[in-house]
Amino acid sequence: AWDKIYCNLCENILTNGVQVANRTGIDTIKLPSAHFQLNVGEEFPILTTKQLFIRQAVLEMLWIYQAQSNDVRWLQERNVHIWDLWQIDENGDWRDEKTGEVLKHFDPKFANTIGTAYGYIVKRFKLMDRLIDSLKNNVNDRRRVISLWQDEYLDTAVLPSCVWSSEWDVTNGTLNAWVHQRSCDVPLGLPFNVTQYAVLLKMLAQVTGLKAGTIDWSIKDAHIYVNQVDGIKEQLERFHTKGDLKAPELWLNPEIKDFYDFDSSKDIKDIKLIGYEHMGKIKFPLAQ
Ligand code: UFP
Repeated sequence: AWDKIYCNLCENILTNGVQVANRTGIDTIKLPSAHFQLNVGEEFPILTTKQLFIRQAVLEMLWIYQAQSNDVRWLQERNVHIWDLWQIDENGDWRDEKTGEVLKHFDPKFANTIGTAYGYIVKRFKLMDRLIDSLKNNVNDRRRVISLWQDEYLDTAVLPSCVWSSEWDVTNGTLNAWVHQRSCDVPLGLPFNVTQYAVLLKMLAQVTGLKAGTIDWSIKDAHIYVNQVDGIKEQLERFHTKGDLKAPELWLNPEIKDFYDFDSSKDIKDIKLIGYEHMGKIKFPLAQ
């Protein structure tokens, strides 16, 4: 189901999207909004029309919500390099990858980090502890909003959080999430982001004794960079000729009852994907 929703969104962008300029210098084709719902309890959402690197996706999610870190070296120690382009250097500079030009200067105390975004915000406002406490002790709570968008901290962030809000609902013993993304790189960001939140939902369900339910995903600015169009066309061709493959199972070590006990070493031994069949890699360029 996820491949179908995803490919429909890509097709919709290519057909009805508008080409626009943006901060990166590489134009995108964009739609102002998109929304879909996935039932994570029924089927684990991971694309099969291209290979998704689950180890990297899960480690990035654990970096944000479990380690609550903004330090890019935490990822690099685990051989994850997806944040290297946004790492503040020893002098406090964030530089253009190609020209070396200083794009923004930060306080050198933020060296080696991405500044005050993502994990920094989670830790600063104890967002995970509060969420888990509410899920365990106040099941009917309607105020479970995780907001990574904190106005005072935007200027000192290299990249203000893209997936910036999530709300966590419990209905009939089932945990559901509503996730919102302000800006969405559909070829590279979205497949990662959706799978990450599905893993997070399953982890939270396990440690709070709830069943895993649905994720509603809402997007403002769903885009494909113009240099990613060929890759997306290839993926759409795969979908139209072969359909999608059977979704794999996500295995979580059933002995883990505390969110912070899931292994976050390089090989994330408590979180595994079983039976992941896919149609192989598609390489997409990343806009800094
Ligand atoms: N982006 C995502 N998901 C993420 C992430 C970044 O799609 O988790 F960190 C993309 C969206 C956009 C760019 O293409 O990164 C951020 O640029 P801007 O801040 O200008 O929206």
